[in-house]
Amino acid sequence: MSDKARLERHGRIAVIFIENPPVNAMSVGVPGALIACLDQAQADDEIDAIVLTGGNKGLIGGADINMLGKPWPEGEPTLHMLIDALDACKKPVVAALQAHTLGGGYEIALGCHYRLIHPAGQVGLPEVNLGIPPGAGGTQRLPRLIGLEKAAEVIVGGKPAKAAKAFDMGMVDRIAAEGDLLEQAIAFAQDVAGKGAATPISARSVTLPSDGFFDDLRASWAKKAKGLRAPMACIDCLEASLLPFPEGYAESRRIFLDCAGSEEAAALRHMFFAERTAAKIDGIDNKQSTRPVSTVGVIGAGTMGSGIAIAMLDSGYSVILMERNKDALDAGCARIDKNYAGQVAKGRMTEDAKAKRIGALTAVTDIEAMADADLVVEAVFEDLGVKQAIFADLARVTKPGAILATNTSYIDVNKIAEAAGERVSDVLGMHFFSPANIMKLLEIVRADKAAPDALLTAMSVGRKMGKTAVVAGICDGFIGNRIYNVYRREAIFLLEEGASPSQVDKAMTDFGMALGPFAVMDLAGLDIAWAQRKATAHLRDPNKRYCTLPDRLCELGRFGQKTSRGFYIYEEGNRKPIPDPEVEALAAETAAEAGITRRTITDEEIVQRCLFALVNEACAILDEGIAQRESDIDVVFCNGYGFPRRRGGPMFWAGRVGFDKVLSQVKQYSQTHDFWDPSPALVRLANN
Ligand code: T1G
Repeated sequence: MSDKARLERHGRIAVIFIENPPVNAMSVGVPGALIACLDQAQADDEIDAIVLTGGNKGLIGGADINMLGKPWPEGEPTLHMLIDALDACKKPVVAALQAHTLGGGYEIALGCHYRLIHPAGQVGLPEVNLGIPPGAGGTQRLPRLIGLEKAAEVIVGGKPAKAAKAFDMGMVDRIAAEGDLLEQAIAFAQDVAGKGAATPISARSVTLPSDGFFDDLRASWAKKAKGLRAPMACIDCLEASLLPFPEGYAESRRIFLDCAGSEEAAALRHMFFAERTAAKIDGIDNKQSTRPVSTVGVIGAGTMGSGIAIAMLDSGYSVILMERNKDALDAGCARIDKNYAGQVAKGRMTEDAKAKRIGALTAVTDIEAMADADLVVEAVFEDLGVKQAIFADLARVTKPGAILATNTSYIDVNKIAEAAGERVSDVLGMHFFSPANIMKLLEIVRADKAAPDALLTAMSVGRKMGKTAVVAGICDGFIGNRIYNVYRREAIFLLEEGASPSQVDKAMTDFGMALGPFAVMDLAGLDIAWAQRKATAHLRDPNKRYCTLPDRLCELGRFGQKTSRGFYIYEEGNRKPIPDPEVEALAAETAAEAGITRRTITDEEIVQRCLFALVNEACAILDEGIAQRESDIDVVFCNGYGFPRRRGGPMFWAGRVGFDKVLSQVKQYSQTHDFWDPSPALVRLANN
């Protein structure tokens, strides 16, 4: 008997446990072990009904994602065979769903006759996020259970449903009471035992949809899909459910296999694992315990500070928010209150939930109040001296072991840490991205003397906040901003050489970027980068190309959307960028001053120059150990800079283009352009 499943007898009820930690994925050997247990229970006359449940933490994570897109070993029983065996089972089978039961895990539950969910459980078919439709009958059974409209919401949307919603939608038959799920599942099985095998879902038919249902569904998803193929493939599978079950199932398998072998699915699978690998910190024991955090201090109640406070409140932390004076503090609290009031007004939050969050917020103007904090995040303006003074105070007033984090986006965290004196090992960076309560990316900046458990604790706080956290070493801009600055610089050079802002932006959004570089600069504000350029002008290499166009725009007070003019013009109350001939004239002027002859530039050159420059700089930070691994760079760019997930991030994409091709183009550009020296890591990757 395999150790991947086990059968226990509870009176006349057989309980079958899936035993494949950590998430009971349907890896090779698991379906076969479960079929063996099912056969044993069916053949046993002393057994009247069966319970199927996840062992260890009760998670059932579905098919083994490592195996998607690869051939299944010949002769090894498959997930489909397990579900077919459940379907054909003559004795009633109750699925007891303790925790997340997703993908093939929920498809197994749909092969059972009944579904009982724990109040903390969740069910769903999130395969679309992996670039595939559900491939083990979910697109055929779910419409038969809950109807096409609700099935489309579950399958094309790809979001898991919590227990209450799952019950309301009919995805489960009962919600268990708090307490022992197994006991209740056994009782449920005893209830149904006398009724014989219920009709399997596959024997039901789908209620015919209203006229135009699928046309409307396709139209509504065409825009949202943003070039992704999987959502439309899910709709095709749902339409196939109108066929008799065997034919519909066969069609859904054909579509699934076609998607599973696609570049999009390969990229999304890469991102799934990359985001989990990013949580692993090199060079330390990742299993060591983290420090307890329940109260978080936030210093600074501006846009970033209030956003961080909201994110912490939303994650269940108590928050002590500090500003230097009452007016600034009141403004920050008003910003927080307005955010929650807006969510209540939109029906996204109840008044009670809002009151609970505000009740967990303490507003102070005295840093002594940080004595109760387990973690403090400093988010004041970007001045080293101010930050050092704050960290010297924090070292004095906070309790031993409290973690002291700075949200700085480019100042050397080691220099801030020094100010903490003996507490230097408690200091690190937590670089949030604005708006901090929305953006998923969090860079955990590894100060040289940061304690391993402090880094792990910051990582675990990020995870609890629902952030995708990545460890970054210390350099100007850490991982994301440093690389993005190179991408942005190349876009500006292209503008000077003859392209227009809208041509560059369209070439990059056609590639899949959420926004073009010039639209991003106008959104962020040109004055911020201008201030940084002025502060570091003395470090600039006079022998390297420098385009004065952004400085000229700032000198004209054109800071972007905030001043209704930047690289584009913006009409009152409208964020739609409007090309401005004045900017193109200015580009021509700076080109002439730089002795550059403007020319027509192709979209292909735009994409290549912007992205190959980005990849080359990414390789440079790999060489410098600023990023722990290639896939971390993909995680940063897909979660913080609008790089298309369906391309797997810049390093995955470059690998698909061919690092040798990237290197050869980089070498070619280096003959005629500054800043194109090939990074050693790029040479290494190209020669691998
Ligand atoms: N296959 C392989 N490994 C998986 C896995 C899976 N399905 N799910 C998780 N892991 C690994 C993960 O990489 C990590 O590994 C460890 O388990 C813990 O994961 C036919 C084809 C279930 C909610 O999309 O959403 O079914 O880093 O950190 O936070 O139609 O895992 O420790 O080495 O995420 O407790 C569809 C994916 C598959 C669910 C648990 N299923 N998993 O979250 O743990 S395709 C999914 C999750 C499919 C069928 C199709 C989450 C979780 P390591 P974790 P967690």
